[in-house]
Amino acid sequence: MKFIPKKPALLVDDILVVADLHNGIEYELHKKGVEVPSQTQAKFESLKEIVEQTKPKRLIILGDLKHNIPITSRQEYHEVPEFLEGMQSYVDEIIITKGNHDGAIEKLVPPGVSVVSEFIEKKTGFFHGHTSPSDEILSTKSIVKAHTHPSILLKDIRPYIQPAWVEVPLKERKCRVTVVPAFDDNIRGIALNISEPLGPLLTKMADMPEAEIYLLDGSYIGKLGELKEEV
Ligand SMILES: [Mn+2]
Repeated sequence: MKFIPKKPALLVDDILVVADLHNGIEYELHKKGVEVPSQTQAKFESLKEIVEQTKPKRLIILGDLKHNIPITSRQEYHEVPEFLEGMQSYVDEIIITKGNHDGAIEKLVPPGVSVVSEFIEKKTGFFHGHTSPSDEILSTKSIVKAHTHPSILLKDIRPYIQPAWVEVPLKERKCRVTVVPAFDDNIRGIALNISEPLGPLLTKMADMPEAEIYLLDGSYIGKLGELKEEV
């Protein structure tokens, strides 16, 4: 398992993993009166660059490829298929582990892209993380999940929130969980040293004070229990 330097992307053997792209979030911002041009193409280019650099055979999108629920915006009807078709030129297989924002995503995926609730390979389990983990995924050695958009509040000259990798053991099983930061830059999400994480696996089963926190540049900044005390 390898973090891609400075990117919210993870390589597990020949599988590249990214999460929480939230393509189409601009429509929600528009409804709130904030006009932001679509960032989908920029995210596509950024992911393409990582794919070209790491040459994975497969791509797992760990949920929340799209954003708007319960309705799918016109922007998403257009952009989600285009995004996936474009990516099919660079990888042999695309698997989406469905997130809570992926509503009717099955209607938007081109042939050859699979949509599943979880994916298990070689004792590693992948799922979005908004639901309770299945027994199958809990019996793996390592779980890769998303959903909480993990970040950390750093106190410098002025405080700022940075996306972060989280590696955390489960309390009652010999299993380590890796939490993938959101691919969308605008969603910094949950600063874990000042807020509680999202999803049953992290809130109920993980030993969060023992969680090890890394920034995207790979620097290890400590255990969450210690980082909480500093804030
Ligand atoms: Mn989610």
